[in-house]
Amino acid sequence: MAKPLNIGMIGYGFMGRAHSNAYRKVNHFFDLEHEPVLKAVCARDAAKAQAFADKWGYESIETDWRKLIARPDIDAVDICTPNNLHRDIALAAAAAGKMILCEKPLAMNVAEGEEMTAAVEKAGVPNIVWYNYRRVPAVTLAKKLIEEGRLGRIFHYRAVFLQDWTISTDLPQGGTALWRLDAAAAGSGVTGDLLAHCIDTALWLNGSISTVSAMTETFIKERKHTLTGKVEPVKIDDACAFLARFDNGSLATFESTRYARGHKALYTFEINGEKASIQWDLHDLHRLNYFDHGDESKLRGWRSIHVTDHGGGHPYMDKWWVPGLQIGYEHSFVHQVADFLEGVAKGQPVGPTFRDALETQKVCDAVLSSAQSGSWVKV
Ligand code: SOE
Repeated sequence: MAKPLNIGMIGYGFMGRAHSNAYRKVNHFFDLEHEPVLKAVCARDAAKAQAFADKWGYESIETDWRKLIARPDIDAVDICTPNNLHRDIALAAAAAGKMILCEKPLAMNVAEGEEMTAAVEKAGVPNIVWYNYRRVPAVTLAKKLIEEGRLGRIFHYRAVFLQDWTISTDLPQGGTALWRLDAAAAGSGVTGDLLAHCIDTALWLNGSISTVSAMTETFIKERKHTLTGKVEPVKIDDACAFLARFDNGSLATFESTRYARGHKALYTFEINGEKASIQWDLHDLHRLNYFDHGDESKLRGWRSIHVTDHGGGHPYMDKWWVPGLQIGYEHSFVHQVADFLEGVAKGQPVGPTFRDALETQKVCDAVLSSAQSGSWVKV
């Protein structure tokens, strides 16, 4: 019988659903010492919190996150709020000795991220940030291939994350989901929301970034604000592109926008090494494309690995269906919960920890500062 681990979730949007789904599924597929129990969900609007609780099976609701954190029956706090609340909630949860699972990006900026990291480390509480794409099996396989030295010296890293959902000038800033357009709630635009994913994956796969040179643009300069009802300046970055140098000597380009008409969530990366290259695409997330220069020349070419095999080669897949049958986006969250719980059982940290996510935050801040100054910035 698994030991219960009581979850208190704060926020109930898109990520609240993704996390709740993961908590509910994880013990059906993974053998774990602990089992998440959906103890309480917290939102300011009691009716909405109750509707969410009913749908997902939370035992109770709170409308004040401080009360949720104070509850002795909560073991872990899951922060699914807009970014401007991450800091206060994380500091309070750490002080109360709760485990913390925090949505990305870690914080509004590096200063907040440093405070939060210091707080969880001082409290000694297990902590993790939901950079979920690391745990798409094809991405985890990429990490394995790199660690095995199959790519050799790395020359290039290339990543894009393209969307098109903010092109309309009628879209307001603020409110459900649209808080992402409000700098006061989000901190930044595509840099913290989308490039942060690309940066997390890149730091994990290719090591530290030393310097960046960036440009950003805000295409729609004013939008109605849902809180004030007035048309106000838009202060987030709608698009951002940057060049980077990694500590290992490789060169990188990163690009993200919410104005790439036709692209809904096109996250891709490619890594070119001396011996081999790899390529991944979120729209075809179960495949890892791999080119090995060591192949016999008449057979040499890009191979498309369908990452569904069992037997230790393809990460996580032996926990799901039979080889050949694939899983999807939501499973990356299930994997994250499984790994986190395994870490809790072993008393070991599991990445991306707050400290790992702080490194991503440092790159994001350097990118925004470079875009402002127009010069190269050291991370
Ligand atoms: C934005 O549209 C968004 O939902 C991000 O907030 C998520 O982190 C990303 O995974 C998908 O796009």
